[in-house]
Amino acid sequence: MQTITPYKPLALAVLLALSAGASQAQSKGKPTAAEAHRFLEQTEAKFDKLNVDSARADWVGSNFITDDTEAIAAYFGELQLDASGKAALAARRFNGLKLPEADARKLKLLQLSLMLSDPKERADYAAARAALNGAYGKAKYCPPDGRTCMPLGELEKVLANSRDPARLQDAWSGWHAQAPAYKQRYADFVTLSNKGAREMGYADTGAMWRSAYDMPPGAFAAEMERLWQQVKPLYDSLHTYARHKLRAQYGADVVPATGPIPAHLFGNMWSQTWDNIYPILKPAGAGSSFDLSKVLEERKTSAKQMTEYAEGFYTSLGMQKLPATFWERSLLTKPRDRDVVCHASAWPIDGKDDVRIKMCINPTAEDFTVIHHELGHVYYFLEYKDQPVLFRNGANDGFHEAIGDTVALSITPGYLKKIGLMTEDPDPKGDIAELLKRALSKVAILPFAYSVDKWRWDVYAGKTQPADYDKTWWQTREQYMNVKRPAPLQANGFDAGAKYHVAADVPYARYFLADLLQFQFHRALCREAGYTGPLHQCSIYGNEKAGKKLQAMLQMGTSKPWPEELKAISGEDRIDGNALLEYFAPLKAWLDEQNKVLAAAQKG
Ligand code: X8Z
Ligand code: ZN
Repeated sequence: MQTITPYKPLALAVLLALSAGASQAQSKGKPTAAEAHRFLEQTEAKFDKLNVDSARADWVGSNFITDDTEAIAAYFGELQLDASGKAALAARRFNGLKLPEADARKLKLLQLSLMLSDPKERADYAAARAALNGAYGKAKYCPPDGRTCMPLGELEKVLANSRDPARLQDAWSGWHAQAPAYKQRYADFVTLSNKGAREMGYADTGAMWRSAYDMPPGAFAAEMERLWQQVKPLYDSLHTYARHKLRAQYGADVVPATGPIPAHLFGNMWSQTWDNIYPILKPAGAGSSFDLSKVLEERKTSAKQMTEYAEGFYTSLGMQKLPATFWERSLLTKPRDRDVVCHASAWPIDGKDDVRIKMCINPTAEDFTVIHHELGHVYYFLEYKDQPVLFRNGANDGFHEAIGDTVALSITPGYLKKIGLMTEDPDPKGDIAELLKRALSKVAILPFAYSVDKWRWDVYAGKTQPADYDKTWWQTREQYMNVKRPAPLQANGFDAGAKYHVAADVPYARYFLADLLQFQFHRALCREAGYTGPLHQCSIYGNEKAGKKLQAMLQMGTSKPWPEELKAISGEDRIDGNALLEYFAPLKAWLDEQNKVLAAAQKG
């Protein structure tokens, strides 16, 4: 259920549990600045305790999925919803009042919350949320031919490693066949969520989500489209190149010459990152390039060691070692004997030092990056823990998602050599290969990260009804990603629900923003470190000057509007695709050249 994990919707506001503070704020007479301040103080004091209880309930609910833990998580979710809704309403009393900047900001943040005044609706909302989280975590594909049932992790391995289109399609369809079981629940949840958003004066939940970026919701939607148009040409070049290579691999019957490409061929369940098909896409003539997964596997790198590598990066920047409780309380490997939500997440349990991650770590290059991503959240928690409760969050949710990825951009061959994970010298001619590998995650994800909420905004706005969930999901994916469903639409299907963030109701625009922001941060930190070479070769490992700059931003939490925080670290006050385009410029030129040659060869 709702936790203070940063990747959950409007975490802070929804969490704000308050009762006495709310009733005091409704006192008679003209509101005053002093009263607003008192109200906020009381509110924040209460959160400290209430947040811990609910975070623990959520933690247990996701780590041991049973009917009881689901009920406990739902119970606390309901309490939170009640309390945060009341606090949000109470905060309205002070709107329009002249207040110190910090208080005004806190009151604004408080109002980014759902409010369901009907207790039954509140209970239903919380129960649906907990049930959806559990249903996703428990889902398994049990093939009709009697093979053993496969959880998501195993199906993902098939998608990553098999080159047999029939097997790929079986794993893909097997997973996507699980979500219809919770489609009705999701549709009911959307209705309730919208009611809650409307009680707070938002048009719908999507509009509330878009209001969390220090600008009006319409302006935010326009920003997303502007940014997408900025980076689209690079995606198109990568997609065209991928088509040539996939056709060569699978043949013209499987991969069409034009139009969308079947989604099961990209090495990933949602075709959101394409790293796993690098062996198919690698530049002709590129040697057997360095394979980090192979090294990690051969060395039997444990989940703890993987985490220590990531910790080592952050401490090299001058940050503290992880607290002992992190190691005692985190879940780093998939338990054999019970269901857990394996989707990686980071948890600020008490707003102070009790920080944890929950991740089923495997010794692969992909998880090596994901663990740096998760520790980015954890270090953000640790750095802003001295902020007032209401400011303990990312500048916006895209910032929270970008920190670990910024650090992971510094995992260069040079860095791997330095820490002994790579024994050979980095190949000076391997630049394009390295850039291509990076693009397979960072460029490939852009239209996916945009389309998830493009779809969801319409669902929340009522423009897409449950009967059309799949129709519009695939229209959106075809339009932006240029991929298609590998099989005809199923009656009453729910393909969007096969993605964690839809089932768990976590907004997704944050990953789109993060994908751009991380290159802005990387460029700024490399400059801070005095680096002047090509961006893709820069690693800030061991550079305390860059570390200080990063830390200063992390420590601000969400105390200032995000453009100010962006300016402080990068000198820019807009999120922009320019740094990403600069990073990949040599690859773009190479892709366009390849595409010309490959197209000519196809004709000839
Ligand atoms: O969900 C995540 C993180 C946890 S916040 C592992 N990510 C998105 C996804 O997996 O879909 C990271 C990038 C995109
Ligand atoms: Zn994350």
